[in-house]
Amino acid sequence: MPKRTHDEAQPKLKLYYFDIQGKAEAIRLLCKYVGLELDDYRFKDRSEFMEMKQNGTLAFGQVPMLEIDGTKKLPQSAAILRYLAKMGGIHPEDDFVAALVDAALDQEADAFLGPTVASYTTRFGIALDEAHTAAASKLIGEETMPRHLAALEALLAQSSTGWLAGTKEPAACDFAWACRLGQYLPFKDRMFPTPLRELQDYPKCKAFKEKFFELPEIAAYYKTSAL
Ligand SMILES: N[C@@H](CCC(=O)N[C@@H](CS)C(=O)NCC(=O)O)C(=O)O
Repeated sequence: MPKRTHDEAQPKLKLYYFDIQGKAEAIRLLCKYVGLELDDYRFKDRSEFMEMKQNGTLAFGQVPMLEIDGTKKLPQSAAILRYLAKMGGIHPEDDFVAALVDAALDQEADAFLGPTVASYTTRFGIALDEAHTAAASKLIGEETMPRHLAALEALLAQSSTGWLAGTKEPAACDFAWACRLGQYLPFKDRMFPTPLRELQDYPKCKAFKEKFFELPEIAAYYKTSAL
């Protein structure tokens, strides 16, 4: 059920991203969930993105970028999620709970920093040869990610609602984490062995992911959009 009523005015929202799920999917799903209309613009090709990157339209040279009313531009997916969660009425009013949402969002960024750097090396100013990539993948798959998932499992064990910050409804951090656990794993064949990908040792994480993708608004979205 939309969290907003349709006669409520909302700014014009246009999201710029590639034609993949990636870092935009959580934003698309949050808009669906709260009932915000979103122009989900997907670059036709990389040159379109490069042009925006080079002409200064993208503050940090990256997407997702949310354009508001054709004028204001907001980069960084976590900032976009929080902004839209507030607009959509699902961001906690309690400052401490809101900070818990921030903490879980930051933790998602931390958890995937290693895999992201090891996958997109040159963007981060490093170079890894095959031996280093193999060593990093092994360490990430066998130690780093299991540690992060165990922490997520513990967080969920404390939640009385099944959402990461204990909110009644999914919050911004739940959208970010669920999309990560759902699909967006950098270099996944190397760094995320099947048991990890299937969350075999993390039943609460698995239940969290299932609960999220079974939300009626989310399930309905995937009836019309390819997974
Ligand atoms: N921390 C940023 C990361 C954004 C990011 O990594 N964007 C990638 C696509 S997923 C990008 O724009 N890559 C193209 C490039 O850097 O040239 C966020 O969460 O929005």
